[in-house]
Amino acid sequence: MALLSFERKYRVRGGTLIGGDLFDFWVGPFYVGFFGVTTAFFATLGTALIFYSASLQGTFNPFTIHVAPPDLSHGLGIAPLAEGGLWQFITVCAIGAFVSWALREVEICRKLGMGYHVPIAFSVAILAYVTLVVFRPLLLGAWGHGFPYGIFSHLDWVSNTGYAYLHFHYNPFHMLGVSLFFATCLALALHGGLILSACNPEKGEEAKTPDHEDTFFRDLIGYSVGTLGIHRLGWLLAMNAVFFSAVCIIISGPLWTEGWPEWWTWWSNMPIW
Ligand code: BCL
Ligand code: BCL
Ligand code: BPH
Repeated sequence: MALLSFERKYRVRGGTLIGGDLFDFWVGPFYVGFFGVTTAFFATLGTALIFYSASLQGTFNPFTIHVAPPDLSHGLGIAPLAEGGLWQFITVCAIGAFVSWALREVEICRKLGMGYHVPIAFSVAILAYVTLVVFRPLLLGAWGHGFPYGIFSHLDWVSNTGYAYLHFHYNPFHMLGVSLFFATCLALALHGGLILSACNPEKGEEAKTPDHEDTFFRDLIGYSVGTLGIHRLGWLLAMNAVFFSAVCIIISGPLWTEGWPEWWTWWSNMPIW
């Protein structure tokens, strides 16, 4: 199904992880593969269950649709559908869809003979989600600790969970996560700006070379991380931002049950003051 002349070269067979040639084809621009089929399956089922839950709730207002996890009294058991069972079912579908999506990325990388950097980065985002709805609830002993699936209601969960530790900003790993998110944004602003300034010249001007780009930062701050380096930096910053976010929430409850400001007493108790 090669539509453009260059696609004949890249739309090659093989590289699949499972299913051999069975789903090794494209539909329009999309590669399908075994994991394309499983993504479609889980995504459709999960979305349908959200709509079913909305119909039980009696609203289709996107802002107020709300799929609640089971009550804490259900512990780690399976709840009846209308009492959180739907949330559990949707969680399974969501994990199935996200993991399938990542594995489909892996198959595309293999076909093209590329590295796995994109699926590796995505798997950190999946890890954060699984930390919120599986690992932390398991450690706390009840699925009810997962976050509800609703545009506003999941914000309520974040706020309530934050205040349960009095002042979440004092969580040292939350500080790291927040700082790394800010740093990621700084890096992308500089990188996007630099590339546009060099590679999108005015009419009649010539595009500038990587030497110009490096020289800009040497002139400005005495150092350029380089053309390959900036992409490593961005990749690592983004993954670390999310990794330390996952750390900050998994320790809230399972490891630290008091307010986060109290954690800092070790600091004021140091004998040097
Ligand atoms: Mg949240 C906000 C989705 C986990 C804290 N969150 C948002 C909204 C969007 C969303 C509704 C914009 C996000 C965005 O642009 O991201 N959150 C979302 C999803 C998950 C999630 C899908 C998940 O893990 C599966 N959020 C969490 C966890 C908290 C959290 C529990 C810590 C990470 N989230 C917050 C806070 C805010 C949000 C705080 C906001 O202020 C903001 C908001 O406005 O809420 C009302 C960047 C990603 C992109 C730009 C890519 C495009 C993503 C699109 C927009 C996602 C659409 C989701 C859709 C409505 C969900 C239904 C799916 C269908 C059934 C298929
Ligand atoms: Mg906080 C978490 C920043 C104030 C309580 N907080 C976070 C972190 C981040 C942050 C470091 C969320 C990012 C993340 O984990 O992404 N908080 C932050 C900032 C402030 C802040 C910058 C601020 O004041 C300036 N937080 C507060 C206040 C508390 C508070 C003080 C509330 C009162 N904060 C909490 C709590 C939590 C955070 C509680 C967390 O749980 C959260 C955290 O660390 O979570 C790990 C991770 C990304 C994801 C989970 C998204 C995963 C996406 C999945 C894999 C794919 C979705 C696909 C989608 C469904 C597809 C849609 C369809 C398509 C569009 C077609
Ligand atoms: O394809 C992609 O991007 C174009 C992948 C993706 C990625 C990737 C991809 O390759 C990477 C590298 C990242 N995300 C990286 C990161 C960050 C750093 C590691 C981190 C900050 C982050 N992603 C965050 C987020 C967030 C946040 C902060 O909330 C969101 C919303 C996303 N990423 C979203 C996405 C998607 C656009 C895409 C992606 N990140 C993955 C698409 C995908 O998995 O498709 C298959 C699944 C479906 C089509 C739908 C599944 C439906 C479910 C079965 C039901 C819904 C359940 C859900 C839990 C309800 C939630 C309701 C909310 C209101 C709370």
